[in-house]
Amino acid sequence: MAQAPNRTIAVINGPNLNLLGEREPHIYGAQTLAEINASLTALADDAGFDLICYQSNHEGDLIDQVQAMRLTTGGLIINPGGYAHTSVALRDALAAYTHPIVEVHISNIHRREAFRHQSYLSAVVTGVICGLGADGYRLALQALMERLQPAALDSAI
Ligand code: CA2
Repeated sequence: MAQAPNRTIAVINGPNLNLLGEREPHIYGAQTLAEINASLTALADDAGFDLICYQSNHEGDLIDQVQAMRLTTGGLIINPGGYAHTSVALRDALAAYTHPIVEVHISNIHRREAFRHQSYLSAVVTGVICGLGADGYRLALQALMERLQPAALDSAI
């Protein structure tokens, strides 16, 4: 019998995502980060999960947060912003996280400039969602909540 899963999930957003809804709505949509976080929190709450929402513009702070989440959460959603394309250190922190992780990008990074086509993080996460706008966060949350149901843990996925 598997141990009861930790029903706390963290949503971590990286640099500049605090500007969502303020600029470039044609790329990133019109919703603010506060609005996205509020709707994710309501969805998690309805399903009996706790959500921790965190945003930082600083690489070291994101790494500290991922490390702190190792013992307190059962899953992570991360939109690393531009650090997806540059940060070996953030990748190393995520590789040390032992629960499921979903990497989210609001835009389709593969349809954009070549330097955005590679994410250093994708190889160490469970799944990647990109190009579906803010819906990507909701889909990531639903996927993690399914994986953190006790029945899912019994069937090695
Ligand atoms: O599509 C995504 O979610 C990105 O992670 C967003 C990053 C970008 O560097 C990645 O390549 C793809 C940029 C976040 C900037 O967010 C802004 C939001 C509103 C206004 C200006 C920037």
